[in-house]
Amino acid sequence: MRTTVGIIGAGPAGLLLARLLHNAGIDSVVLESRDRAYVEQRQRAGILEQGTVDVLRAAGAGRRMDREGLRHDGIELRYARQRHRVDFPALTGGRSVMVYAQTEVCKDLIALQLKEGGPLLFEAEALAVENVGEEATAGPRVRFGHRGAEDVLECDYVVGCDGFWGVARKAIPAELTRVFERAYPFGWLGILADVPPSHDELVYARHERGFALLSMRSPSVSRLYLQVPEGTDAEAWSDDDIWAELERRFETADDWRLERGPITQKSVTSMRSYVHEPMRHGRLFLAGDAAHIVPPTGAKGLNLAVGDVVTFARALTYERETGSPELLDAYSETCLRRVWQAERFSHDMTTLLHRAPDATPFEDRLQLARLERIASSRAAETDLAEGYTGFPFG
Ligand code: RFL
Ligand code: PHB
Repeated sequence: MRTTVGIIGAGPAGLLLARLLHNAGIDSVVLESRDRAYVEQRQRAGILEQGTVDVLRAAGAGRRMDREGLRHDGIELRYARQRHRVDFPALTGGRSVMVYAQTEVCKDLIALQLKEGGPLLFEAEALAVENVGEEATAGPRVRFGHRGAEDVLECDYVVGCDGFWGVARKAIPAELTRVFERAYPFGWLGILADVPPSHDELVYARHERGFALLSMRSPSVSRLYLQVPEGTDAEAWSDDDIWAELERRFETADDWRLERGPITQKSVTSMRSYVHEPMRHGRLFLAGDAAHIVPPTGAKGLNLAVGDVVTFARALTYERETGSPELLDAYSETCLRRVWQAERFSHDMTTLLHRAPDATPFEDRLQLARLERIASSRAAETDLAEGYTGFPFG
């Protein structure tokens, strides 16, 4: 098999990249290790920044999103039983975000790809990426397993969109790599529940017992999260325990109530910050979670993945049109500027709202002071609103 761009992974990064390249007249092949049903059902992100929404629309993948997505003009911060709304358009000159699940973005992109794009192979696991460095004498290639046999995909470029646990990153020699990393001593227990969301916007709650988040998937399905100790087994939490804990952490001084409903899914995610530098080695480019991870508190992961692939597609198109590799050469640096802003924002949101197991009373008070500062200073609140609605693509 031979193609211009070999894409490893059919998460949001790989699928959107295939779409952008198709629209630019550049052929690609996508290899995905899991089956289609798995990729379409994997519960993850829920929030699309304005820039992501614009990119999906321009790529011709925004139709159902515009019909079914929920535009949100703000979030609520909850602490000390008080409620504070952050009004995005008022603080950012009109920006907002869209609640439209990652599962739906992936379903839309898969349908488009199968209908009019290049090959997208499911159950095709990349085993190794070869010949990508400047020293390589043969062209880049991806060895992969498919239907019980091993095959080879020859390409001009390889883009590793294979997530945090993928293989692409391993093709970059360790001596050329720097990794920046932080693990957090807690995780999120996430549930899906068949009950209308108890609030029409997302609620980020700071509580002495730990963080809680109210989000949604549709007007009839709620998505909720609880901070739990790292290593927690989701099955150790009964449904009643989950609802009781959510009620405690979301409690307010007014008459706000959390509606309960049947829980249809529960799982625990660990939290980490991670950046792999550089994001490029010769003809191999890393995009999305393959290159960087943020804790989910800032809702940035999927949006960063979108920024990376937009940057790559633009750079390759430029190279095709002008013959200049200038933008491809700047890929890593361009992406990393935005990545580090999102790392900073996600880390700030995480430490603003979570209870560290070893937090001292002094740190508790500082946390409350930071929240009060946001609630009382337009400058501080604007900083949060700008970060949440998104940093510009490079
Ligand atoms: P993905 O989605 O992990 O996709 C990688 C794909 O590569 C495949 N793969 C391979 N394929 C072939 N060969 C191999 N050797 C392969 N190895 C792996 C995998 O099967 C998979 O299909 O990475 P991508 O595309 O970079 O997308 C990143 C996003 O998925 C991620 O950043 C977000 O989900 C993070 N995230 C959130 N992001 C947001 O922007 N807003 C949010 O509100 C938000 N909430 C979240 C989140 C992530 C969460 N979890 C579970 C980590 C909430 C949670 C709970
Ligand atoms: C979600 O809806 O899954 C979600 C929303 C906001 C976040 C993280 C996850 O910050």
